[in-house]
Amino acid sequence: MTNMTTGPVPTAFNEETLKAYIVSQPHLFALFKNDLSTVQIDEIGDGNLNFVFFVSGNGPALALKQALPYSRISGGKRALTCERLAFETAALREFARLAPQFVPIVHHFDPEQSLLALEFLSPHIIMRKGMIDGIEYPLFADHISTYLANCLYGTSDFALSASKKREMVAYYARNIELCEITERLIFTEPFMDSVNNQWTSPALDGVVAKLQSDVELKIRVGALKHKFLTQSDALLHADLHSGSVMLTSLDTKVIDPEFAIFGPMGFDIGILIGNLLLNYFAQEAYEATGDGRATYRQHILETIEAIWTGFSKKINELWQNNRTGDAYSSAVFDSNDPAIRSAMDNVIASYLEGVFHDTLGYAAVEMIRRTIGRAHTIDFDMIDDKDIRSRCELKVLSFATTVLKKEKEFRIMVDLTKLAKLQN
Ligand code: SR1
Ligand code: MG
Repeated sequence: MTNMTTGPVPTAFNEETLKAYIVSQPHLFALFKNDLSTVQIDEIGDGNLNFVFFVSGNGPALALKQALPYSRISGGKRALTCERLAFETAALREFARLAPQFVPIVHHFDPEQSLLALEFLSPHIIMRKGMIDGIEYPLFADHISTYLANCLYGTSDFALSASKKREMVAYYARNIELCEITERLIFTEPFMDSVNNQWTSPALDGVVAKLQSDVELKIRVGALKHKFLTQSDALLHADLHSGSVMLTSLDTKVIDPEFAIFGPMGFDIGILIGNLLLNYFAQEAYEATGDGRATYRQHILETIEAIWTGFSKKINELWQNNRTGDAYSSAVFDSNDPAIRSAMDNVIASYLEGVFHDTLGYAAVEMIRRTIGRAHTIDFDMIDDKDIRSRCELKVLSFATTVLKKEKEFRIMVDLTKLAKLQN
């Protein structure tokens, strides 16, 4: 069997064959001091697409990720090219160049075996799980806003030469299969009748029917999809939900950029904020103290506000000091001239206003698709009581619909967090 894009199809590793593989790769073997006698290997993947092995003992712990020519969630039925791991590796390397503190170390990539060896992050946990447990992450907003500003600005025409940018756009444009998943699961299926959709029934049936026949709403979603398809502003992680973040109270790492593609900056920020809001609306179900985790919910909203404030401040700084690209280049717009400087301030303010509105739109669409589409999140899936779950989900749908329909009324992030408080 061959794979159209990567040649021979890799065979699925198991604990034994993976040990033999490590021995065959001198630099990987050396990480374990050329001795695997105490090394332990366990498959720990819980994602939708790939397999992940935890390798520990006698050296640094590694996470070995293997992408097979099908999605894990389909049990082999849904074919996918292995090339997705090459896009993930390239994106990890690019993001590490721009925000090294927030990206795991890549130790090794083997396209033939479709295998990626990464630093094993410990004691980090998946953010979504931490939030379900009510853990506060006081540094997260500062960390992720730096990551977003550096990675999005650094891969935009504000920082890159037009030639370099085009080269990169062309490379990631080949990430066709994963983009197709993003487009279909986020923007298409939830807004039509599809066998892939699933929701808490019968409680949500009426609202879903209404939403799927709401032309005004679907036109707004259509515009967001069109923008995602056509506006190649910056290299996106493109799946930046709270399951793609591993963290401690002091450290934040962004993982899994296999969906990477050039697109509008607001997509990444919106997906992230949408997932934080999903968790916000699910908190009522986790309450142990009888107060609906009011303090924790407030922390989530303040985190959302701080992400946007931090991002826009950092983008502004980069714009003032690092306009090295072909768009609005410093060579043409001399910042020493006060009139030009003030005009440039207006340019970035207007650009960020657009990113802000996109962010709200993508956040809302993400919330809808995680509630009624194919891929849900554990924030809601783990709520056993269907009444409580559907009550929270109805609030999500009402909130997201309002955001999409009244987007012009939102001027600052506090307008969004205020609405979230009103709905809850
Ligand atoms: C079949 S993949 C489903 C979802 O999982 C990924 O993390 C992406 O969010 C995708 O939409
Ligand atoms: Mg993932």
